[in-house]
Amino acid sequence: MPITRCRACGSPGLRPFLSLGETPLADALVTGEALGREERRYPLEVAFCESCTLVQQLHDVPPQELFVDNYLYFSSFSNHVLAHSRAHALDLIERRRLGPRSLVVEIASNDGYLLRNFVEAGIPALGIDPAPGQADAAEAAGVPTVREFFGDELARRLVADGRCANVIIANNVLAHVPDLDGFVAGLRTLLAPGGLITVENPYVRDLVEHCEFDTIYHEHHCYFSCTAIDRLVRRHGLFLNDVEYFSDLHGGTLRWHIGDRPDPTDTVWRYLDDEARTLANFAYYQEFASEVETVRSELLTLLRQLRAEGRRVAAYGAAAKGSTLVNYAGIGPDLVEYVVDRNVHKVGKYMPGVHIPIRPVEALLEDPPDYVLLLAWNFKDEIVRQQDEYLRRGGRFIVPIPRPQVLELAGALV
Ligand code: DWN
Repeated sequence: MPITRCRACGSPGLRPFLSLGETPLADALVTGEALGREERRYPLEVAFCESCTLVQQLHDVPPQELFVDNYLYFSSFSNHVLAHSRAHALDLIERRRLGPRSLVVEIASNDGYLLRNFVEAGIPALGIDPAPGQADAAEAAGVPTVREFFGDELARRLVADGRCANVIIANNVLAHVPDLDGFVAGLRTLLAPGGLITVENPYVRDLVEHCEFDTIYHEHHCYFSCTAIDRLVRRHGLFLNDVEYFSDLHGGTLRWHIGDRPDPTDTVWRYLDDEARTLANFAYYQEFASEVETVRSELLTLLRQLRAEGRRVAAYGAAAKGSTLVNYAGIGPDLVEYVVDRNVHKVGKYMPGVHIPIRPVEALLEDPPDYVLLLAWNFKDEIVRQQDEYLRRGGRFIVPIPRPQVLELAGALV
């Protein structure tokens, strides 16, 4: 379904700047019995909105296909994400003086990775997530979960049911929402007067400046800046009041603090002023496509050279971003023999499109490759620390972006 108008402001002034071809859905891992079947591919192309600066996909895939039919992403497979989320919850409990009469709602609550911290503290929490496997896991962790996509209609039902939220958390979901206006209107409806909304999302600046093109996949309809968020929420009587930055999360993440009255910190003005001179202009994106092509070319050269030398290469992280990378670069089992992943729901399946088999992490020691390509490069430190034995035995890691590089780690991180 091609998009001709901006998803946020409705302007027709969309300017394409990168196409990654037609690719399979990044999280649509392939089972053994489905290997022979044709996989649906969709155009992967992004554009800049001249009117509100939002970077966005030019084609839509039905959300049902993306997040309900066998969605395999579980947030709790990263210790770093769990620690980051716990710190956020404890900070909110203290700053917002939350207690037994409060209500915290998380949209896209996944497996309860974050809300479990509020439940443990005796603070009423409600998750919203349509993915059945994740909702089952959340409820097993004591997190009640509404199994629906969020929007204004659901928000109105919750409020009619007496459930106004003192805090609404929406991490790594806004980018996944085709109907931005309906979603943000829902935030406004659900928020109790004087309440706080915190929204986390990878920062489009890091995507461009660290060439994180592999974070472009069909689940991610939009790629946000503070400018785009500010303009989006203002249309719904909400205001961007603070910004936090986390360089070590998903390749660079912003946490936006949003409220029902304007009270911006200096940090907000600093971001908006800086963006006005940089990423709020189309020129900022014009070199990106050639950068991406260079990364593809250098990575293929490196992998082909290692194969020519008789070296074995595997990969770590059957990540959605990994799917974009291997499909855009045409990296198959001839160059990368297998991918390992801790997520048991992914093991035994194959990467979409290129059909690289996914094996348990233990394969790195049982069937050791000479090199491991970090498809989940955003967890480099966590993974390298975890794989110190593989390193000790002489194994080596390759990071694909911002430029392909063999990590010199002997003793460095372990
Ligand atoms: O927006 C999204 C981002 C935040 O996360 C989601 N729509 C989808 C997902 O994207 P992704 O799949 O690229 O995310 P990750 O979290 O970078 O994927 C990491 C993969 O690596 C997961 O399959 C889990 C796995 N993993 C592992 O095997 N061992 C992760 C860690 C930290 C590990 O130690």
